[in-house]
Amino acid sequence: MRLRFVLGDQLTRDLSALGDLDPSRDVVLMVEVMAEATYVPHHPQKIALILSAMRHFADELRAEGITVDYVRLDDPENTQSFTDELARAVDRHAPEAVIVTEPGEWRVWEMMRGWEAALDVPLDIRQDARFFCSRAGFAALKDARKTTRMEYFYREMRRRTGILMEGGDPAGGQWNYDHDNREPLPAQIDLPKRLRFEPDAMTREVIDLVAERFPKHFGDLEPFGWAVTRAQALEALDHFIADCLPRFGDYQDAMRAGEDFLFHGLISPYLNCGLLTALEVCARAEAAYDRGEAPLNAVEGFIRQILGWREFVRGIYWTEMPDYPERNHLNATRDLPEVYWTGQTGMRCMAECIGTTRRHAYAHHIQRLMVTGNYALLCGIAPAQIAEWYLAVYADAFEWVELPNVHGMVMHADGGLLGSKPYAASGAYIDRMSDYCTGCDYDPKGKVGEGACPFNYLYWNFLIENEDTLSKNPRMGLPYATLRKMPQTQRDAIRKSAKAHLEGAEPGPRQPRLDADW
Ligand code: FAD
Ligand code: DLZ
Ligand code: SF4
Repeated sequence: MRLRFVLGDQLTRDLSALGDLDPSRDVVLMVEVMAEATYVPHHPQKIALILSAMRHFADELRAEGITVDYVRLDDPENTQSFTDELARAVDRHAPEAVIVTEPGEWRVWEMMRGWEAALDVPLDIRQDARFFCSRAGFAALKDARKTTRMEYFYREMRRRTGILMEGGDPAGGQWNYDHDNREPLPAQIDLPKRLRFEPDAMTREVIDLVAERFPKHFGDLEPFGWAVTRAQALEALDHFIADCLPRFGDYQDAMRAGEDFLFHGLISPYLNCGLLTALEVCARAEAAYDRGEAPLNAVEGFIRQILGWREFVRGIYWTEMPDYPERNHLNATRDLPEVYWTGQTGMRCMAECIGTTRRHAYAHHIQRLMVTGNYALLCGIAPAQIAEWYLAVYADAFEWVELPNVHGMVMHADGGLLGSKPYAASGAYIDRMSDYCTGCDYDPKGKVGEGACPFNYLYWNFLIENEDTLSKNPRMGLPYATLRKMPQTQRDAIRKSAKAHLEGAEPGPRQPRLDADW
């Protein structure tokens, strides 16, 4: 017999490790292990989502007549690690070979490469075919200098896949409709009611287990409304395409207090754990455009995130590992402030974004980029510490996608592989794109001093602190020209306000304090 080991983010029926499966002689192995739930302190909803989706997936395989050897987290014999559980399974089944699909994270890739020698059994590691661009394919594009910018890579992927193409040309005559996608949200607008899924008995059992085992992890476990089966994830996708996609483009960068989802997809956890595939998501979005049900700026903007950004960051991850996590181009060394775990701050934008993160294990892209990310960049937080936070708190967080977004897009720690300049912004950007500043303890127009918006003086302080490195960047020419004209008294006032804020923002523990009541 052959043992087919399926990981918790590989819950796809046509996974390469399940190809040519013979139910009469093969066994599928799935294991719930503490090591995977605690290598960072994952949000409880993320753990519940993965474990419940794993259990449902195992049942679906069994319903097809496939034998599944499933080790539960609370099994007294459980050794709680991938390698040791595979070793026990090899003892149980004495397989002629173990078949796996390459994992999403370097950490597990290193483990996996040791299995053949350690377990003395032939190991077949198969490519993960769920992506448009393979790891080797991206490396080849990199050699051909087609990955220097996401936009070039994205156009190449459009040509290769034929998605949103009319013959050899992009649909509508343009590759990118981003300039149409920057509208703030109008005061009066009907927001779609989002689909949530009531936990069934299997999910309830998992929720109880997670509540018991991970009581101190940051984040609310309930209410839990994520899809845990492929059928539910498809329902969530259809709901997004019908009710949200048409206005996704216009308001992609908008933020509103008390509204956690706006027109976003809420599908990244499903894509990343395998309940949905990137190809079917893009195909359904394109079909909505073909039927005239969603405009091109929305559909192109959405598909660019998946066919472009998602594939690009994966390629960067695998071509830059293993030393990618160590990069720190701007030499940022401050500790992560405790506000990231408590959300307790008079800065309304930060309180809102950390609040939605705690409630849902979710925040939409612009909240992650321009609020929590921008603040980390401007404060000069050590990239490894903020990366660990992002990996812990989101249901969609797996290192292959999280790390390039944090190190590359947000912290500029890789020196510009994802963006030619840091996405640093003052409070004016947040004020334009949200209603957070109304009701904030700080004044978005204030430049320095106690009541002024911290983003304003932190922005200029960031430019001053990184003048040697960033002033040479041609795309930073404008702000540095302004800085050079700034009177010394104003520079001094900026430095003083920033120092007071940074010293007041008490550095917190890297992991949630275990005595805290979140
Ligand atoms: P939508 O706004 O509806 O977008 C549709 C899809 O596009 C998403 O589901 C996602 O699959 C893809 N996508 C969009 N932007 C990106 C991007 N920059 N990189 C990769 N895929 C993208 N995404 C993750 O999946 N996992 C992460 O751990 C993660 N960490 C992030 C950390 C930071 C600091 C930032 C700035 C972004 C991060 N993202 C991450 C990207 C993005 O924020 C999320 O994919 C998105 O918010 C998920 O919500 P959604 O499904 O509603 O997305
Ligand atoms: C995230 C996660 C969690 C919380 N638990 C498990 C688990 O118990 N068993 C499992 O197979 N996978 C889990 N995962 C997902 C893995 O961490 C993921 O497969 C690796 O990070 C490789 O990408
Ligand atoms: Fe955030 Fe500044 Fe606006 Fe307050 S004033 S919500 S801190 S941007």
